[in-house]
Amino acid sequence: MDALILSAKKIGLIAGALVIAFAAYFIGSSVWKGAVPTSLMDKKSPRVINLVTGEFKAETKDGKEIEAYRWDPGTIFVEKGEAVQLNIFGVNGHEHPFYIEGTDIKGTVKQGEETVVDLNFDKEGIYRLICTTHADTSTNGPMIAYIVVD
Ligand SMILES: [Cu+2]
Repeated sequence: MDALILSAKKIGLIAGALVIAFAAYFIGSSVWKGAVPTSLMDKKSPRVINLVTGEFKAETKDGKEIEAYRWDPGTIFVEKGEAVQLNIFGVNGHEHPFYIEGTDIKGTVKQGEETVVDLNFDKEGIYRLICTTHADTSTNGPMIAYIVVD
């Protein structure tokens, strides 16, 4: 019968273990909600789209180095009236000042930093996200992404 008699110390240990187990369960269940398709997520919070700045580099047959900076992904799709948050992380390139054609949105993406841009288009169309430093091939571009609103 000795085994069934629990000392105060043992009861304390068991209670402590239970508290930790329950805490882990509740914290875990509030953090991990499983995979949810983005289309089913809360309509009130903006849909987050992640972009990075990248770079293509090559050497031509005559030894000339050519390169192009890019937004990646280069095309994104949003709905008319949809609240979207672009999170653009600067990987390649020191700085990318940009604007979005047809809007007054502008900013700068810096290497190692994330730039957040809120979008909500009320008109359909294809809007270009243009880096003013690398706008065409003569300036190591074209660093243009296409935002398709429909
Ligand atoms: Cu750029």
